[in-house]
Amino acid sequence: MEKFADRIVKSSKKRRSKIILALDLNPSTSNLLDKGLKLLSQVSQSVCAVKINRHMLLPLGLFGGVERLVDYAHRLGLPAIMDCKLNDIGSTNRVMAEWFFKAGFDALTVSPYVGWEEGLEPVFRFSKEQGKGLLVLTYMSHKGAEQTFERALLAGYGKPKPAYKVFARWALEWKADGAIVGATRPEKIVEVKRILKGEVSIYSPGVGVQGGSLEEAVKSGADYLIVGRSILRAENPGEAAESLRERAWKAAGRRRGAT
Ligand code: BMP
Repeated sequence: MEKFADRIVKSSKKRRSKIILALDLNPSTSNLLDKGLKLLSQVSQSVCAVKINRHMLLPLGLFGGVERLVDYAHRLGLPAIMDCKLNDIGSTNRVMAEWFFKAGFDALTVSPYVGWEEGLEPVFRFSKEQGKGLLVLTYMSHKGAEQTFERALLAGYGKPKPAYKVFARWALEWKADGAIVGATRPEKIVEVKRILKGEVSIYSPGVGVQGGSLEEAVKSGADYLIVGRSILRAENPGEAAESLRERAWKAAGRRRGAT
């Protein structure tokens, strides 16, 4: 089976889009599933993938509604990412991964804080066997992320290094499909990009409502932008997604021109 990283590149090229929809509808919304399906159809020409979070998983359940969203995304030609940020012991992580893959997800997010052996190693092994992708949280987008992602870690690379640099190296060594770095910190995107040597893509949440600039994030090296509320809260989500698509595609063109 084709690798997730290759599938999302294809989807991105086909639609000329670097935008991933974060389908974070308010869980108390009535007719949540129908609204989720409608949103997918409204933005499907402007995004290259969809990311689903607990916002949908908790109220709808995995096989009660989320599986239908994933199936619909696939029918629209969009890969689906489960943002579960796996962070438990390996055997528990593996069970979660198995169930998310059963529901059709193409990729999952994982937290590197649990480490490799008996942590993420079983999930990486299993995901590779299944042709699925894993995205490693490398530097989160919120303010408090500094309290942990900047902390020095002793990780067998000589002197202690800030956690995000260690996580970027792990993303590369573990052959992850992506590293997640907040668009709110474009300078960190630049640093992580250097460590990843072009072998792992950067996924950036935090554009818009969280204060990150789309143009800055792309210029700094973000390959995909994960966007929720700027699309979901717009009067016309389809138009909002299309405008972000156009801006990001242009910014990526300028970056390619500059290198
Ligand atoms: P919004 O565009 O509404 O801020 O949504 C961003 C999405 O990305 C949310 O689903 C959030 O859980 C996720 N996210 C984030 O914002 N920052 C991170 O560092 C990692 C995330 O997964």
